[in-house]
Amino acid sequence: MTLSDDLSPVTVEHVELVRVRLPLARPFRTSFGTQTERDALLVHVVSTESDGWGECAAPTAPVYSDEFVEGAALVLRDHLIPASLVDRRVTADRAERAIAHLHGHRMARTALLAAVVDAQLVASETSLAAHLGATRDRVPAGVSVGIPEGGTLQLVEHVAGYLADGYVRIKAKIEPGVDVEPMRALRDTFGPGLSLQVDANGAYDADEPDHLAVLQQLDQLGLMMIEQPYGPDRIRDHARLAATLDTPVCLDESIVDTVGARDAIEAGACGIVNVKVGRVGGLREAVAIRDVCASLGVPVWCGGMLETGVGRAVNVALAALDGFDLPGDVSASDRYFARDLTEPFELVDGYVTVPRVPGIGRRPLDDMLAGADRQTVVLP
Ligand code: OSB
Ligand code: MG
Repeated sequence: MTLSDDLSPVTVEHVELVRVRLPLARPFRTSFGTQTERDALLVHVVSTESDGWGECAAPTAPVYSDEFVEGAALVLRDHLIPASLVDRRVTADRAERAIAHLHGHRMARTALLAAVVDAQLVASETSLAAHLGATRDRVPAGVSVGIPEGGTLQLVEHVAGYLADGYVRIKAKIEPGVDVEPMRALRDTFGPGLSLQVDANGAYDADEPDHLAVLQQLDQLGLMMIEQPYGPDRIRDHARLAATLDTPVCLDESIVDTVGARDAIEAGACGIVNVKVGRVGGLREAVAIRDVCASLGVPVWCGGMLETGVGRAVNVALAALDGFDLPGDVSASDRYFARDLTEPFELVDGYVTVPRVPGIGRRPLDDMLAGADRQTVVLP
């Protein structure tokens, strides 16, 4: 992978934290709760050469992992941004090394590093896709479908709508009690040709025999994978489960770095990995996880966190890399928002086009930031 050290550094003048809320096109219910808006925290890096944007994947509350918007804003303002800008001439890699002694907060880290690399790429007139060595001009689009309040009939309707839009694979959210029956209904309605996978966000209990029985029933439905059935720390439980299933287990929340990816794969805990740039602390780590997975023969795909166009631009470039051989949760803007923060991503024949303009490829539209909360960070 090309490193950002190979791009010219930029000289940072100031950094802004921008918080903007966008209503979701439809409520998104998962096993951890219902989201009705995207509460997006953006990092805006202004340099003498250019400016750049990055999005923090964290949701409002610590429901997906321990990260949440206010926490991310605080650690960015008081720790990550000041520590990375002691020297105002930065590259994303230099910034990453300058904050390597700080623990955790990967989503916050990713937002900062994305903004820096965006500024560098704009100054160098290079697209993120070209910088990463992306081989694809478009990526197949999957869609993640929340648990509808209206039950199975409404789920079938939602899935029919997404298939009519052209999405090439469906990921349905499940939780205990909303699993075998609705998934069987999807299989019965759309037939064996439907590319269907499920995501439990850790809602099943490995010590609960009824839960194991449910997962074994799901194993009969020809699913592409079962994503994160157990909690993030339950690597050995996932390995025991994977040994009893034909359906591959995919890990999301459990995988936050390359070493964890290797350990989980070697333990037999997963046959597939969902890579999210936000969850793992940046593009360098995301690409490194891809490399570890490839070396161990494990396919990866690009996940998402309902990001606006700013975060999704980064996801789409990642999904365009070799090794991302399964359709990702990279959907068009209108699946998320009536109006995106950026120029929209569109679905064309089931694909999303990879931006090839300088930078990450999308920036917030001025009028969409009209009501946003903006805070300038004090630099050292
Ligand atoms: O588990 O993949 C997940 C959204 C928010 C938090 C966690 C997850 C998701 C999704 C949606 O499934 C992915 C997307 O389309 O951005
Ligand atoms: Mg997931």
